[in-house]
Amino acid sequence: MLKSLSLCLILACSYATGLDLDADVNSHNKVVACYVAGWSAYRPNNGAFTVDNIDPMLCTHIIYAFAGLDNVTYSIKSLDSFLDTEEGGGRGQYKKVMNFKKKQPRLKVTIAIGGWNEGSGKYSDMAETPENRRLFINSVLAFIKKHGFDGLDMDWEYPGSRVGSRPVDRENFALLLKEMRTEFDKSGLILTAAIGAAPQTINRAYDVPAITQHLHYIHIMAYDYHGSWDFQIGHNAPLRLPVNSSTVDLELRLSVEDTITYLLKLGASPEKLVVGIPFYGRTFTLVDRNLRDIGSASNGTGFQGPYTREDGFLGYNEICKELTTKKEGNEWVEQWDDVAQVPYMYNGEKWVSFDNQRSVAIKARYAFNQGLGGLMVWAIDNDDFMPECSNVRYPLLRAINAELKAASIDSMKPGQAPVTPKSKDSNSDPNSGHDKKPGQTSDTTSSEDSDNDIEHGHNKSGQASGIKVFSLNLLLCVLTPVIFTFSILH
Ligand SMILES: *[C@@H]1O[C@H](CO)[C@@H](O)[C@H](O)[C@H]1NC(C)=O
Ligand SMILES: *[C@@H]1O[C@H](CO)[C@@H](O)[C@H](O)[C@H]1NC(C)=O
Ligand SMILES: *[C@@H]1O[C@H](CO)[C@@H](O)[C@H](O)[C@H]1NC(C)=O
Ligand SMILES: CC(=O)N[C@H]1CO[C@H](CO)[C@@H](O)[C@@H]1O
Repeated sequence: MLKSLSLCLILACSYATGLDLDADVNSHNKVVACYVAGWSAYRPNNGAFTVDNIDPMLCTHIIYAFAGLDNVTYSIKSLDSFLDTEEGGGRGQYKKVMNFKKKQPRLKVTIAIGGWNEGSGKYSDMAETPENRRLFINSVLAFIKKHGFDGLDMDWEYPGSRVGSRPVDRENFALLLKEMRTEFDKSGLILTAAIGAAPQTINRAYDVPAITQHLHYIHIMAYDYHGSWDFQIGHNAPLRLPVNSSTVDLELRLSVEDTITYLLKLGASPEKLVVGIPFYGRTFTLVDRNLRDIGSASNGTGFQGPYTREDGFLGYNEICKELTTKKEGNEWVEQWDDVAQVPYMYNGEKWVSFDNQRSVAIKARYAFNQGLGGLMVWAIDNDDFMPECSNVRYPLLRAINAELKAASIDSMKPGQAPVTPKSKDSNSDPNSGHDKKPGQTSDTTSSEDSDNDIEHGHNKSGQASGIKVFSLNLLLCVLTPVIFTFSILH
């Protein structure tokens, strides 16, 4: 009796947050690709994330980031063999991640090569000649075999952009992927890539029909649309721009929906598109604390968090801690942007655009409704994995799985048309978030040569479905003790 009562309370409490705790990757058939930033193991205190913290039931794919490229041999290499391998008494994170496949047999584990700090130049050199590409591909095959990975995620940021890149990178990148896929198919390996989201980056970097053909999935880095580098405030990952946005040029529009629309227009297959969701926010310092409309001036430097310690960046676990820590001088105001469909918060001169359970659920529902492959997250080490300020571990990753489950159930209801991939330029949501410079891809940022903790770049309906499940559970909660008492008495 007590037991069922307390179970009731737990259920009632958890559903009160709109979160279906039973939802996992077996509740839907979409991709949930989880990046793990290996170096997050070095963050201080509760920010330290080791691969032991992974919950393999919440991810279809785990992508370990990042391996690097040797600029002389053009071979893939571990950037931290102590952390990654067991050599010399190392921490063996590769092997530990691979062990999760025993717990969740459908789990795929791949290695990502590249990232922002690796730069672009040596990748351009590698892709330039058939000989160099061959050296690289052979090294990748050997590396994957040695460590037991299921495939590779190419995170060259970006072909055709940044120091040392070449205009011909676009063509060479497609060739590289083609040659790699031919080899990968011989042993059933997975080939994916993380791609930039700004249309101008896309134009320089990707032959979209070609890369669509060669890749199993395209992981769209649908974030970093705006950051402190803009010198004005804007959202990290707005779902959409205002209907009356003055930016009509498709190539200048910076929002998740606009990126997807653009890629589909260029010939991407919807089922191969995997939408990236940032488990982090972008921070700004307002020039005038009273001027906080999107587009208001910021001074070019965003503040740091205690775990990630990088200017302009805060993990969700750092954000939720700020929001739940009530103390003098820490009076955050959290608001919701109805157009961009993301939250933001401010405190004096500090301003932060981020994603929370509500916005990630909206993005998951959007991806489902568009018939896309699924969602990708950067990165699970920025979720509240402890948890420190949520009532459950991985609130964001759970919100994604819960929404995909709810969307799958909704799509199977009688009278519901089955979800089919949308044709090239259709867009179900008419009101398309905020105009600005495209996510910067030049080398003018100071983060280029910093060795700090730089990262990847590198719906309401959720609540509604949560409430439905909640009332059902409440009913069960009330009934269970009654039945239980009844059975004891008889
Ligand atoms: C390779 O990278 C190292 C370190 O950045 C640099 O000193 C060296 O000149 C590079 N070599 C080539 C062949 O590019
Ligand atoms: C766009 O519409 C919003 C309301 O939806 C309004 O507040 C804003 O002033 C409009 N902006 C322009 C440039 O017309
Ligand atoms: C922006 O303001 C913050 C807080 O006052 C300060 O630490 C930072 O140096 C400023 N950045 C610039 C570029 O002035
Ligand atoms: C595509 C894109 O906008 N990438 C961003 C990644 O993050 C760096 C630094 O934090 C930005 O400079 C890039 O613009």
